[in-house]
Amino acid sequence: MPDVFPSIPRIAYEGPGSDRPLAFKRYDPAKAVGGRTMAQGLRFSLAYWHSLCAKGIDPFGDATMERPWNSLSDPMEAARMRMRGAFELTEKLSIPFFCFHDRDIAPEADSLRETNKRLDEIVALAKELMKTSPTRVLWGTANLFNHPRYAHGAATSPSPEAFAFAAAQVKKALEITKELGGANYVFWGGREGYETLLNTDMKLERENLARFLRMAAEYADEIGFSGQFLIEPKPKEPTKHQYDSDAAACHAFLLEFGLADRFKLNLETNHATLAGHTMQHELRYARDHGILGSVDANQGDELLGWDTDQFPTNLYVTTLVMYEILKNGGLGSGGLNFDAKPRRGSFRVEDLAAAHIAGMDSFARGLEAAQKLLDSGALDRPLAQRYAAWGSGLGASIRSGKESFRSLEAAALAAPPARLESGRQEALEAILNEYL
Ligand code: XLS
Ligand code: NI
Ligand code: NI
Repeated sequence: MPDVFPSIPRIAYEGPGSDRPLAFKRYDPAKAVGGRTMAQGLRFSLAYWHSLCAKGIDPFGDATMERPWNSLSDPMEAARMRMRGAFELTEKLSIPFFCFHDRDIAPEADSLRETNKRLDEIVALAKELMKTSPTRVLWGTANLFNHPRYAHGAATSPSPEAFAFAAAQVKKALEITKELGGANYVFWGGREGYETLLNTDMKLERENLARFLRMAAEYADEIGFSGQFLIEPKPKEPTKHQYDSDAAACHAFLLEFGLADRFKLNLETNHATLAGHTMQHELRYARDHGILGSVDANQGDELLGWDTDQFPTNLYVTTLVMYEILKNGGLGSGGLNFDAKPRRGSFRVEDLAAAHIAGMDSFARGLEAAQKLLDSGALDRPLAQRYAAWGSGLGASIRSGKESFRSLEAAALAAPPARLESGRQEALEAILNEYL
């Protein structure tokens, strides 16, 4: 079988001095960082929908992406070529995983039965390719947002038939994710939200979303799929208000409906930006609550209010992301999924490889910087010092539950607060910069 992407060579590590665009400058899979190899510490994944399916369309312009299947008129022939292309790309780039939606790998047919048959055919091809390839599935998911039947949502649709169709889709997606050995399963709330409360029963919709997730967990148990369930927060787009708006909202939702022991979060940098948070905030919240599961590694544009899904090249961000992940002891079964696409103007096949290389090199630098930061204690020490007063005396007494408003009033009357220490923000930012 000839290569799908003959112009992309196997990408080698050439080191920081290399000026060849299709080579790693920082990502050296075998290099040890903090007792683990970079490959173990980073667990990269390719996003099927962006890398194999995105056409470069925007609201003002047509497709630009030059892809070898553009000339094929049979959609299943194109689907087979894309799957072979996914394995080839991941192998050439040393990316160990890919993530997919059901509809990315096989196009929807006229009936659900026929669509599922198409899926079976492509899944069989993927399994065949896995026999000789190291590439594995990080997570699967179902596309519950593209088809017009989901115009008002899927699990939160006013239509029970749409809810049922979505259930059937997730049932099949769970089966094929299991079939492909997927390590996780993601729920991103595609159109689970609203445009206006004038036509929305928010209480019913949220309850239905919880029902849907509970049924998914029950079915996973039934078929013996033990992958980690993940919810991916996003505050808006496509709906004005998405129910899973950020890490804290998702956590509250999981607690409210008794789902917290079954789900963790898949956090995406661009979604954090849209939510008005830093990615570090989202990661910290999840790690503090033991629900950090996986990461969609991309970046947005601070000047644009939408999900531009750019490849992650901001070293400041990759460093802080890796710092939180290291503090979390890694991501377990999760990984760093490049939920990112080359810009519309980066339409060559080589750009696809260059974009992944840029992301991988940026995360390699982030990992190294974060590990050094951690080893040095440069941030840990001042942090511990800032809160040291909570370890003894009045602080320890409050924390142990021994104090009341009465006793604290007495303490306040007896002694005025000690002089406050400085927060030292600029000094800390300068320390961080020394590690980049
Ligand atoms: C869209 C989401 C989506 C999920 C998977 O904004 O990021 O790509 O990751 O459905
Ligand atoms: Ni995503
Ligand atoms: Ni996104």
